[in-house]
Amino acid sequence: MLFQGRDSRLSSVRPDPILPGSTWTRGTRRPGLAGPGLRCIDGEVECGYAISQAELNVHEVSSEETAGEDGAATNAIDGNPSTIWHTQWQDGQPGFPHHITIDLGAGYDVTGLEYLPRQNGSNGRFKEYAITVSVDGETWGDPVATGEFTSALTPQTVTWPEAAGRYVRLTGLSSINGSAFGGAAEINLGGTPH
Ligand SMILES: [Ca+2]
Repeated sequence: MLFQGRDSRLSSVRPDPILPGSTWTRGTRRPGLAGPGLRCIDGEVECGYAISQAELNVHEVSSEETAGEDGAATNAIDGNPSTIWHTQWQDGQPGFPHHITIDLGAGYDVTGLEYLPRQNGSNGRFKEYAITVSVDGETWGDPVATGEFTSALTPQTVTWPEAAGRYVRLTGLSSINGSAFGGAAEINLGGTPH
């Protein structure tokens, strides 16, 4: 009974966002960890413990389609690979770059991002990307990682040395199919809480 409140909170957390083929694997829960005990192994690099998507919020997005389809940015962090964030296309089609900024809810040493592209339909899959980390969501330095996602439909993991911050921005610079659209089915983040 002493921990009733805590147990109730934990029971309300959504299931772990482990996807088929994901490089995120179950690890050991650490004291003070906000989310489920997950960690990402990329070769010899441990990119930190996955931050529960239940802790994440969309801080800001460059555009999202909410009229022509449910392409809301929040779909990128809902744990459901079938729902997507899609940049605006019905009443305007802003071009690249596109970005989504995620608020982790607290300070982390952020070390990895996992990108799952949309699973059906070719519009909205990022190719070239840049990832930046910010303490306050307003000031952004040089990217912690840049590169290209492939056309694979499995989760794709990017890792980098620790970067302290609370906000992570994924910027897409081009698309796999050459269209003006970007988005994501799922975004997961790895790091160690301060
Ligand atoms: Ca989703």
